[in-house]
Amino acid sequence: MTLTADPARIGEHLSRFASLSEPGPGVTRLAYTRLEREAHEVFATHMRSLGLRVWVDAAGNTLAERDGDTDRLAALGTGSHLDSVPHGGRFDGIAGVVAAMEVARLFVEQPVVMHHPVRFVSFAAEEGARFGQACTGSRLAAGLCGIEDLTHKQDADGVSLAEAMRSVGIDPVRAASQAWDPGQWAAFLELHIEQGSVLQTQGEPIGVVDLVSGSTRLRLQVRGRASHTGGTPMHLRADALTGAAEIVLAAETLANDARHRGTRVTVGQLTVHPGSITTIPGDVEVYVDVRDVDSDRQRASAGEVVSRSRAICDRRGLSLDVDLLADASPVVLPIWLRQVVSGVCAHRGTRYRVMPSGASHDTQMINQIMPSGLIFVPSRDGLSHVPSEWTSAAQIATGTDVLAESLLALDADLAGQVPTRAARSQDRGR
Ligand code: HGY
Ligand code: MN
Ligand code: MN
Repeated sequence: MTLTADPARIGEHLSRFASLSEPGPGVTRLAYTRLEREAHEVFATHMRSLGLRVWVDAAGNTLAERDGDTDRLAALGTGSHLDSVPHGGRFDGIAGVVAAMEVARLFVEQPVVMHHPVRFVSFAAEEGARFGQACTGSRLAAGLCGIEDLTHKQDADGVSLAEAMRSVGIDPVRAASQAWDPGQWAAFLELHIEQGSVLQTQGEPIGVVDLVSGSTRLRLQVRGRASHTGGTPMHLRADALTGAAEIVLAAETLANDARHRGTRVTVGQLTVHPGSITTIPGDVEVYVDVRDVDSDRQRASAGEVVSRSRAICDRRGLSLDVDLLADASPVVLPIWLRQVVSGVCAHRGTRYRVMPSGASHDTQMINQIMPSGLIFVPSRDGLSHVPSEWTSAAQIATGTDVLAESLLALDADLAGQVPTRAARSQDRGR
């Protein structure tokens, strides 16, 4: 059955979500805030309008279910997240939730017969921007996050994840103890923007992800001696910011050396104290983000950043404290599930590319409790986590068509039916 998503409707959903934001530029709708919950309510209202059963789990993930036509089968799932980074874009996560909303409409309004129930999901707190740890809602769903994570991780204002959850009516103790039951789930497919420029450069409308990068995030606390910028001669200083600056460049040098092809190391946030033009900085927090497709190299790189930072601080008479904020391993997604999606693309005559994901995603966590797949749609000029992030409604509609047909193919295959043509054709690989 060929189902066709409606770009105009997709555009309306995108605009609706984009309107739920702190003042600009861009979209700011952070994890476990009132705005994130309002966005989840928009999602829930749409699903209820289709007559689907809707509930919010203990972690604040919102789910809707379309019954299957065969009893006692586990559910197929699709969805993504509705929170954003500060001053981010309108599509990161949102594209996958809007695609799920459109698939739900197609599956309700068209004469679609499916053996499996389908669950449409909006995950909470996927972005690590506020608390350091990414994918908190999906980690909790997968049973990968304990109460100690929720009480210890804090935002820049010292608000813990647990306090933020309570502020929007979510009980962190319940959240940490009510993971999803893997037995209720058959497979999961997420649609997401690529957040890179490969699809645009190659002129391909669809990416089928084989591997999702891991990430290790550190906070380096560099301490020197704050003092007067006029009264303190250069040779008597312990300047925490010049030490931090050397650390930032050392991290970049590490990622650029030949052995680290595929490693990405970024310092996207520095907090300078006291932050006055006439006081030498005595205290600087350096936030380091290490990404890699190779888990061993990822951790080794994080360790190397720490040892190079320690050497810099020793030489400069500074002290260094290191906190591990979050860590996620790279994940290879199941080949058979990837081949269902690439088979659907081949069957529809839609060009696609098998490719890794540089960004992390809820799929990475959900794949721990059920076979999961990730479908990419292009990002204009590869930009993301910025106000100019852009993917057209037509591009999202193409991805939604592939998503809908992949769920139908999965339904048939997993219900033990004759494998569909979609599942037979082989993956062309990269
Ligand atoms: O940071 C990431 O990779 C994702 O956007 N949460
Ligand atoms: Mn995302
Ligand atoms: Mn993101």
